[in-house]
Amino acid sequence: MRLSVTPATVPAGTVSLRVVNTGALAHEVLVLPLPSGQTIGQREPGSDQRVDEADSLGEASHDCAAGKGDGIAPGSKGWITLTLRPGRYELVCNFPDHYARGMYAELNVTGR
Ligand SMILES: [Cu+2]
Repeated sequence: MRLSVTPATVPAGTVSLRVVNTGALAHEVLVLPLPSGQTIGQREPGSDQRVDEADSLGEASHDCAAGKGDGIAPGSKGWITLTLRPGRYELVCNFPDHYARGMYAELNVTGR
Protein backbone atom coordinates (compact mmCIF):
# COMPACT_ATOMS: atom_id res chain seq x y z
CA MET A 1 0.00 0.00 0.00
CA ARG A 2 1.21 3.49 -0.70
CA LEU A 3 0.15 7.08 -1.12
CA SER A 4 1.83 9.44 -3.56
CA VAL A 5 1.30 13.14 -4.21
CA THR A 6 2.09 15.10 -7.37
CA PRO A 7 3.30 17.78 -7.26
CA ALA A 8 4.77 17.41 -3.77
CA THR A 9 5.40 21.16 -3.44
CA VAL A 10 2.74 23.81 -3.95
CA PRO A 11 2.39 27.52 -3.18
CA ALA A 12 0.49 28.60 -0.07
CA GLY A 13 -3.14 29.54 -0.37
CA THR A 14 -5.97 27.59 -1.89
CA VAL A 15 -4.94 24.00 -2.48
CA SER A 16 -7.20 21.41 -4.09
CA LEU A 17 -6.40 17.77 -3.58
CA ARG A 18 -7.88 15.32 -6.03
CA VAL A 19 -7.54 11.79 -4.68
CA VAL A 20 -7.63 8.88 -7.11
CA ASN A 21 -7.91 5.42 -5.61
CA THR A 22 -6.13 3.02 -7.94
CA GLY A 23 -6.07 0.22 -5.38
CA ALA A 24 -8.31 -2.68 -4.48
CA LEU A 25 -9.52 -1.38 -1.11
CA ALA A 26 -11.27 1.79 0.05
CA HIS A 27 -8.99 4.61 1.23
CA GLU A 28 -9.01 8.23 2.39
CA VAL A 29 -6.55 11.11 2.59
CA LEU A 30 -6.19 13.37 5.63
CA VAL A 31 -4.01 16.46 5.81
CA LEU A 32 -2.00 16.66 9.05
CA PRO A 33 0.59 19.31 9.94
CA LEU A 34 4.07 17.83 10.09
CA PRO A 35 5.85 19.18 13.18
CA SER A 36 9.39 20.49 12.69
CA GLY A 37 11.94 17.77 13.27
CA GLN A 38 9.47 15.03 12.41
CA THR A 39 9.48 13.08 9.18
CA ILE A 40 6.63 11.25 7.54
CA GLY A 41 5.91 7.74 8.70
CA GLN A 42 6.93 8.41 12.31
CA ARG A 43 3.48 8.60 13.88
CA GLU A 44 2.64 5.79 16.28
CA PRO A 45 -0.70 4.11 15.59
CA GLY A 46 -2.87 3.47 18.63
CA SER A 47 -4.57 0.25 19.66
CA ASP A 48 -7.15 0.90 16.94
CA GLN A 49 -4.29 0.84 14.41
CA ARG A 50 -5.00 4.45 13.49
CA VAL A 51 -2.89 7.54 14.12
CA ASP A 52 -4.09 10.58 16.07
CA GLU A 53 -6.02 12.77 13.63
CA ALA A 54 -7.16 15.44 16.10
CA ASP A 55 -5.14 18.12 14.28
CA SER A 56 -6.38 17.15 10.82
CA LEU A 57 -7.01 20.15 8.60
CA GLY A 58 -9.42 18.27 6.41
CA GLU A 59 -9.91 15.06 4.56
CA ALA A 60 -10.95 13.63 1.23
CA SER A 61 -12.88 10.51 2.13
CA HIS A 62 -16.18 10.94 0.32
CA ASP A 63 -16.67 8.71 -2.71
CA CYS A 64 -17.19 10.84 -5.84
CA ALA A 65 -17.67 13.99 -3.78
CA ALA A 66 -15.82 16.59 -1.74
CA GLY A 67 -14.79 16.35 1.86
CA LYS A 68 -15.50 13.84 4.54
CA GLY A 69 -17.24 10.51 4.04
CA ASP A 70 -16.85 6.82 4.62
CA GLY A 71 -14.00 6.30 2.20
CA ILE A 72 -13.17 6.46 -1.49
CA ALA A 73 -14.00 3.22 -3.27
CA PRO A 74 -11.52 1.36 -5.50
CA GLY A 75 -11.40 2.99 -8.93
CA SER A 76 -13.11 6.11 -7.65
CA LYS A 77 -12.13 9.65 -6.68
CA GLY A 78 -12.66 12.15 -3.91
CA TRP A 79 -11.46 15.68 -3.42
CA ILE A 80 -11.11 18.58 -1.02
CA THR A 81 -10.11 22.23 -1.25
CA LEU A 82 -8.20 23.74 1.67
CA THR A 83 -6.37 26.93 2.51
CA LEU A 84 -2.84 25.97 3.55
CA ARG A 85 -0.15 28.11 5.14
CA PRO A 86 3.50 27.61 4.27
CA GLY A 87 4.86 24.53 5.99
CA ARG A 88 5.19 20.79 5.84
CA TYR A 89 2.20 18.50 5.88
CA GLU A 90 1.75 14.76 6.05
CA LEU A 91 -0.99 13.23 3.92
CA VAL A 92 -2.19 10.02 5.52
CA CYS A 93 -4.76 7.31 5.03
CA ASN A 94 -6.14 6.56 8.46
CA PHE A 95 -8.06 3.41 7.76
CA PRO A 96 -6.94 0.81 10.32
CA ASP A 97 -3.38 -0.35 9.65
CA HIS A 98 -3.05 1.61 6.39
CA TYR A 99 -0.60 4.13 7.89
CA ALA A 100 1.62 1.37 9.24
CA ARG A 101 1.51 -0.25 5.83
CA GLY A 102 2.93 2.84 4.18
CA MET A 103 0.05 5.13 3.33
CA TYR A 104 1.66 8.50 4.00
CA ALA A 105 3.29 11.19 1.88
CA GLU A 106 4.80 14.63 2.41
CA LEU A 107 3.30 17.80 0.97
CA ASN A 108 5.37 20.96 1.16
CA VAL A 109 3.69 24.34 0.99
CA THR A 110 5.93 27.26 0.15
CA GLY A 111 5.49 30.96 0.81
CA ARG A 112 4.65 33.28 -2.06
CU1 LIG B 1 -5.82 3.40 2.91
